[in-house]
Amino acid sequence: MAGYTHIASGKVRDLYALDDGRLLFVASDRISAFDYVLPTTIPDKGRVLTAMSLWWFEQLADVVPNHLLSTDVPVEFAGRAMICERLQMLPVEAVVRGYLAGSGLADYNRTGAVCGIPLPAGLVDGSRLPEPLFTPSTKAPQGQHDENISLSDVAATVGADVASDLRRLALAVYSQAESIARTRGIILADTKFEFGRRPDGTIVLADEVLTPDSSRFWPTDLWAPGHAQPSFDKQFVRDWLTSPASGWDRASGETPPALPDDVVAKTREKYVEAYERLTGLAWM
Ligand code: Q0T
Repeated sequence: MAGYTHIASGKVRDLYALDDGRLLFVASDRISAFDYVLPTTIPDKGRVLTAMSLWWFEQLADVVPNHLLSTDVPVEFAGRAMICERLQMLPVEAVVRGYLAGSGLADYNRTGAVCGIPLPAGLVDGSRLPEPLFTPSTKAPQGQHDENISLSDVAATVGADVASDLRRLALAVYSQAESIARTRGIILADTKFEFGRRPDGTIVLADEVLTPDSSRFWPTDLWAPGHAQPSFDKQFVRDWLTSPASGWDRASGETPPALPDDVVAKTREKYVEAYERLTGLAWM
């Protein structure tokens, strides 16, 4: 492969342009918690999340086209990168929620609605919604928080037809993914997609999809609405960071300290477990 040029980085992913115009989308082993990128990496996280995303792209091929072109990547990125088609990205986060948590719950508690969609009274943290909702948000610059918006807000940005296609596609992808995850004992509580457009207008699924970084996975057998569900992947990290052992004060504004080896090992194991449970395949 010829050269590649770094063009963008998120908290945990990096994007490069290949000199033939295609993109190289790389998942790192970085992990974030409480809005910080931690000073410790999780071995294999980038490879596990990439393998999961590739597996989902296959499962979803009959629902929506995706940006994947090849996994034949430079050796330094082996197993944790995808060569992708360059799209015109749509400037919204296409979130779908089947259950109430996070910013959806915060909106509901304040207004009784999520993204302008009214909901029945009496829902609590972790409740299953009457039906899955398309709850788009803004794509905030790094360091800022995405803000929930209404479908009309999306329509004002990309046009009513694209907004309606985006909603239909995001709900269709969620529906297929949720039923697959359910058969594996995992609740796909919510997930965030990014879509882009080809020059001919076709809407294409981009980014990495349906990983623990973009979704809430809950083990079905532990689901108990009424309180925050434990995070499938990051609970050991959160628990340690907020314990006296870490010496870290979340309110201090300081970067969290390095994670102890046992927290790293247990967290790596959770990513591997998520992959194995979802796909039914053994990790490497
Ligand atoms: C993108 C054109 O920066 C981002 O992620 C950090 C690595 C998000 N992002 C994605 C694109 C994609 C994709 N995916 C694509 N297929 N075509 N742009 C740009 N930023």
